[in-house]
Amino acid sequence: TLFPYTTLFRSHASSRNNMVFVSVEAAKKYPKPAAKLGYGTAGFRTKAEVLDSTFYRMGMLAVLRSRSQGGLAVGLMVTASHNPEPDNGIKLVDSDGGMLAQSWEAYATAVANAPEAQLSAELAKVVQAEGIGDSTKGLVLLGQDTRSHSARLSSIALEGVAVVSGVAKDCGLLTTPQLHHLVRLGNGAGKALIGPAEWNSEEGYYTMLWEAYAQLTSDAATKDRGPLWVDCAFGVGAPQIEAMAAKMGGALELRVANKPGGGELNLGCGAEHVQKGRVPPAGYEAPIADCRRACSVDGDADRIVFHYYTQQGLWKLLDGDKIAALCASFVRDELAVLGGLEGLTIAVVQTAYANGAASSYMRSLGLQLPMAKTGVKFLHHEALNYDIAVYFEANGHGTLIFSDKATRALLDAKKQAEDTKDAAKVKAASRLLAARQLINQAVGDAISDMLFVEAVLAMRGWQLEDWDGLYTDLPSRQTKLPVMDRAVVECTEDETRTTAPASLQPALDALMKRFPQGRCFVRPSGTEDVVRVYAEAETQAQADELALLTAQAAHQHAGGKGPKPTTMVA
Ligand code: G16
Repeated sequence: TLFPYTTLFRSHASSRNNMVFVSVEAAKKYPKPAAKLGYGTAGFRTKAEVLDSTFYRMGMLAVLRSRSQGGLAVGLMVTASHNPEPDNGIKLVDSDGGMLAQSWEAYATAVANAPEAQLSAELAKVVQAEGIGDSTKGLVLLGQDTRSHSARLSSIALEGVAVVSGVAKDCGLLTTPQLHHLVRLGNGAGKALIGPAEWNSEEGYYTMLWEAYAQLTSDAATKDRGPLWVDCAFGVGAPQIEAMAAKMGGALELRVANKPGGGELNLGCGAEHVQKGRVPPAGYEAPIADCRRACSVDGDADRIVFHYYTQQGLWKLLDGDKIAALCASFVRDELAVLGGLEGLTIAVVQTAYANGAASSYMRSLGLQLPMAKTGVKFLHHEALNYDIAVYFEANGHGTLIFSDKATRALLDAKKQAEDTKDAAKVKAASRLLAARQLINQAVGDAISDMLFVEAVLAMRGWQLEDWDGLYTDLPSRQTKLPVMDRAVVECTEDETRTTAPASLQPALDALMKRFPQGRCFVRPSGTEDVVRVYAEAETQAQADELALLTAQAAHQHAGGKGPKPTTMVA
């Protein structure tokens, strides 16, 4: 059989070996679904039963990405994260341990949607456009969550890797951020500012975190703080957090709840359920006498939110904004001890979902507050413009990153302070460096964020009430609604306003005027087939009413499916 690309490249003798041979017969082993799939907020995500061809093809594309990076490892994570159990998805991890370079997302979409007879041509286009040489092998690390279909889809991705002669390493069950860690360390271990070779394994991940946590809490009174109750959404976070707890040997009691097998993934619990629904998770519906602190992670443990009951028995949520505030105040305090570090830029990156009160608090710390579009890949990208940047989505997805310049400045500051025997400065620089080790530098990570929050609270002798007191959230509400085609809703760059359909934003502007401190917006989800709605106002009743009216306006102007919404959906 002659494949289309062979004709295309016949004249390029030197590129012949670069070609990716996938026979039409091989391509047809997993026929592509009829509906077009797009690379969304975090990879491909939809019903598991239509994803075979996508996994097969992403195995192939991952090999090309690795080859384009000179053979550095890249990752494929099999997960649909916060989505319901019947969904699955695939997230590509780039060679630096971050998310796939955005310039490759279009290739991913084109390869996923190419008719079988065109698959080779589509792959060949990538080879040509990226100038991929023939001397390098592609290396792909695979991780998977606990969904019943993840193992099968993972093996299909492995087949895809093999079809284009790549090398795969199946790392089995992992959280998404653990796979990011293995890729980052696999490519960078031993290099300056990345980490020692001992960290390049799942066990090494726990060691890295534990050592940093121990350092941060070395002079904190941790004894009587009590346990942290951890809702794992019935997902992969549970075994991994149990492994983390074992490593810590009782330094922090982690009460792992909602483990796989105990219920349906993400149903009635987990970070998404708790944060969107503003309700406690299954198993924590009432105060647990000896357990004052709780948190919830999502299905692949890349997000976390905290929650607790007040003395009066009122349940309270601490979301990603609150975590960002804690991170920002920690950085500001430690830098103040060091006398600020000349020339370092510091920022907190937020999205349209950031609570108005959170933004005011961050501003009061004197920090810059750039905005990014929803999706940690956008926040991370923006964060790279600063030397020290905190970024969190309100849904609990985020981290704190230090540029190489900031890290070197901290190492120098520590050295100087040691020379001058300035113990306070040595401690401040060491703490910031330990925070850099504890908080995942590549991507949001529920386990490392959980330990960082616990460490800062322990250092300050705080419980969740104290942290919650940093500022009071402006009441807000989120909901979502199905529409005929969510692509008809288009937004400005920061997603605070819609630009299409033309009649929608004027309707939202009119609604906002009716409520004191009223703010609302609508955006198409990148992970579910819905339009998302956010509203905030002076009182909870007003925020609820504004959210419902906003959903109704979206239904009217953006082609709502089914009857007009009359209630809120988490
Ligand atoms: C993913 C992204 C997040 C995003 C979330 C919801 O999270 O990584 O950055 O906030 O989807 O996105 P959307 O509102 O577009 O559906 P996860 O944890 O599901 O991978």
